[in-house]
Amino acid sequence: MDDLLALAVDVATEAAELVRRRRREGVEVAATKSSPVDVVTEVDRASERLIFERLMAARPGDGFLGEEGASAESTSGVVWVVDPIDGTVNFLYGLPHYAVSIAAAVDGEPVAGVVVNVQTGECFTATRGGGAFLDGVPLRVGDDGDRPLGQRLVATGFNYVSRIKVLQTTAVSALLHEVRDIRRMGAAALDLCSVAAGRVDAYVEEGLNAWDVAAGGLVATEAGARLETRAGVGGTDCWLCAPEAGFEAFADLVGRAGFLRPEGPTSGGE
Ligand code: LIP
Repeated sequence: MDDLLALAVDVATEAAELVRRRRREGVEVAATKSSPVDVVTEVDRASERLIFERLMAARPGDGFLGEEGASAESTSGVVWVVDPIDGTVNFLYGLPHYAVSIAAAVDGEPVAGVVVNVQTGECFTATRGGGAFLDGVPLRVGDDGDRPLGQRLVATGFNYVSRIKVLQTTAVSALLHEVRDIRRMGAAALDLCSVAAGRVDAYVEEGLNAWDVAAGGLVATEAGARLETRAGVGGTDCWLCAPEAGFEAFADLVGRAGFLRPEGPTSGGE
């Protein structure tokens, strides 16, 4: 796993440099995906191409699952799960909060992961059973995870599909009264790393894809947080992440606020 992580860090660092340089050169929307506001830029595609070429050259038998469509079957048992720019809308607007996210998964479970914040250069890493780190310094969620709900800072996000976004908006407005405050930062991978770093107390969002959560989720769980999916009110998986201590209280609040479909839990995690 350490070899997988070392390779992922090298490639993510190189991709982050490409994204930083291209940001300076100016960015345009290349196409839209699930809705008119779900955009992709030529830089998302260039970052994914670079990551795909580097990883496949280094480990030809590995599989690949990339947000922008790059893919490869695995004969080695390892599959790379990649978000070439997580936080694309922030990237498009020049809001300095987006990341390159690369995870190596075995049997669908992340075993090594890196999230590089492109503008700050912060590098979050984790290996399964090996802990989580920020720039090489160990990360551990605060043990005051069970602080009163009213004192918790919660990160969340909204789907590109307006039908789901409307449901999320209603749930967030109900949640807002019950917690310290909300943060909508725009990049799920960095939201999960923020839980790991104690920069927020919890995170909830429906409708994320594997590439949004693979690496950041491993950083969060290796830092001591719990990451689970429950049936979302919009009909897709709703992701919940919070320190173990206090997780159930947070999940209960998320349910009462309307983020979840009454039927209850689906498959756990990735
Ligand atoms: C984004 C996620 C964010 C979510 C957005 C989008 P992208 O990923 O990081 O949390 O709210 O809807 O899914 O599209 O920038 O890779």
